[in-house]
Amino acid sequence: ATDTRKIAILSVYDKTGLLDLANGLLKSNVRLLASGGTARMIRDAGLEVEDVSSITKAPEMLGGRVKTLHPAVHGGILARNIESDEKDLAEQGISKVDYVVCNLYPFKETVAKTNVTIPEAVEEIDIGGVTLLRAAAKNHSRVTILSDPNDYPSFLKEIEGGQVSEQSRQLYALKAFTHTADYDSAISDYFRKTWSSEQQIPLRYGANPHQKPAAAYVKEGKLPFKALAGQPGYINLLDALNAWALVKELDEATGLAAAASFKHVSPAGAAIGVPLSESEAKVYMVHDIAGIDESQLAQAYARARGADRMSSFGDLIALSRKVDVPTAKIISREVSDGVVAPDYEPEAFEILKKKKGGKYLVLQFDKSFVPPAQETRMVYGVYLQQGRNDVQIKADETFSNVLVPKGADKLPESARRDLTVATIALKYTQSNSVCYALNGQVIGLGAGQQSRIHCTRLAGDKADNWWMRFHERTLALQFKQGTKRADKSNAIDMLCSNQVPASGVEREDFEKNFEAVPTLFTPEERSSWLSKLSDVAVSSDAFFPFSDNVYRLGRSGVKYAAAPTGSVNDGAVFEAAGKLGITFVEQPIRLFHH
Ligand code: 93A
Repeated sequence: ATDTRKIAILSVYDKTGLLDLANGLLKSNVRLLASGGTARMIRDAGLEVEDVSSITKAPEMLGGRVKTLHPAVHGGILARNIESDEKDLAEQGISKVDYVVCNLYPFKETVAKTNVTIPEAVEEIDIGGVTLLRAAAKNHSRVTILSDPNDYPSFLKEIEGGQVSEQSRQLYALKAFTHTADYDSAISDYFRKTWSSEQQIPLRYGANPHQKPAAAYVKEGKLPFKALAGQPGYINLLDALNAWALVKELDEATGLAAAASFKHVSPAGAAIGVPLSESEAKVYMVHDIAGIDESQLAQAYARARGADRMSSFGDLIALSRKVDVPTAKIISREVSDGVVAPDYEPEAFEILKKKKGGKYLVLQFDKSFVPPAQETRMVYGVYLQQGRNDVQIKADETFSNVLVPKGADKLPESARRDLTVATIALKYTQSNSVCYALNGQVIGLGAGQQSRIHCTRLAGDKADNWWMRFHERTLALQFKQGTKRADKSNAIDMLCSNQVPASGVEREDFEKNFEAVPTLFTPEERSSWLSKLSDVAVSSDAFFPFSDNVYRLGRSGVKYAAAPTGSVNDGAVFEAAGKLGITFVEQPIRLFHH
């Protein structure tokens, strides 16, 4: 008589819950077929089970490499309830399989061990099990695939009631597909790490020294950058990837060489190659750099680095063009962590390579690299996915909708240029962000504040501080011979941001830097000088929710403001701009960045 029992194939590495499952299946009158070790365990428990070889008529071979790989198994799993499939099975004497129970060799656990050899890892690559899972999951309309021991009890309950519902089969199939996908990525991750320095590089650690291991990798193609010198850290790369994107975009938008100086994944400065005035060269401490007048790139970096020398201390630099000697010379005497650029003149590379005792990070970025349109990351175990922010800011088009004053002419070219710099900088700044720009460079950037007015104030205070550095008394400061550049910058910052105390040790420390002790600025001197700052352009990564922001802009020489609209207070915001004589243009795209 023909056997009409349903058939289950069992082949599990993790044998948790196996005996209860076998018991339950037998109670429901299911015929059990199992691979070597699985069958042994069931049999040893006194339960009835046949070896898979009883249907394949072939022994397990190659030391277990071939156990279940056979048409008798996979024909039985993959056959549909259609005439031609039934005919094929009948001709070959194959019975349909109804349930497949499988979980895979512990590849992940094996490669997680220290000192695992490649042959050891290779032996843990499951072939037959993946095939069982995939075949059964593919034919889920008829077959149930169990890949997780946690599902055994609810499965048994269902078959006691007669059959497994379509919804359960679908969810089990999804689990199986996910199980094989995860398994395959563990395998490719391991070999990428082992074999491909083009796709993966190890990092010393993550955001902090205890966050190990850490790596940077791509799954397709090559990493878009190479370390020509030094070894990147995790935050270096976060900075470099954002900074590179910023300068590439800024160069493309303006046609001028662009530079950015990044710290903690926001720009401290960003600029394009606009020639420097004498006082700018002095304030940015580059007046003695030979060849700077001929190098757009050096001018761009002088501006990016000069905007906020305090924030730029220890920066990661991005440069949009081949690095020349004047640019390398500026970098060589600043405290900096690394640089990313498309290429380096040999002499410039020699200069950079020597920094930090040979440990200075020099990255070369592939200019032609285009990142995928979708980006994914994981936060606290959850994947987040979004389309990349690939909108383009265009100097000619983006700032054409002038809202205040009504009927105003197109903005002057310099204003559009500065708004472009400010807006592209914001696109790569942790939000909220507000950016003040002038002369093709950032002069004040507020990043990562939860309140927009705090951003606007922070950026405005930075712009004020920047402008105080151009005061004739700041320009005339006489430092003692041998004062370090960073100490000079700190002292200038104390003076310009009104932080010097009237007396005490801190005051003494401040005064120690100078040949001639400077007179502090009185409030009147300060406001009189600040009133001379003008034509500043400001961009905001989202709308101004209240008019307080506009009033703050008005105190730092702002002439042009660009922001998205849509606040319930738009009316009040525009009115404030009108009263202060600020030209307000719509920047139609919200630019949050995290
Ligand atoms: O080496 S295999 O890829 N060759 C096979 O044909 C095969 N079939 C099932 N490994 C194979 N399996 C795996 O064996 C299963 O995925 C399961 O993890 C394991 C169960 O082996 P045993 O029943 O001998 O304990």
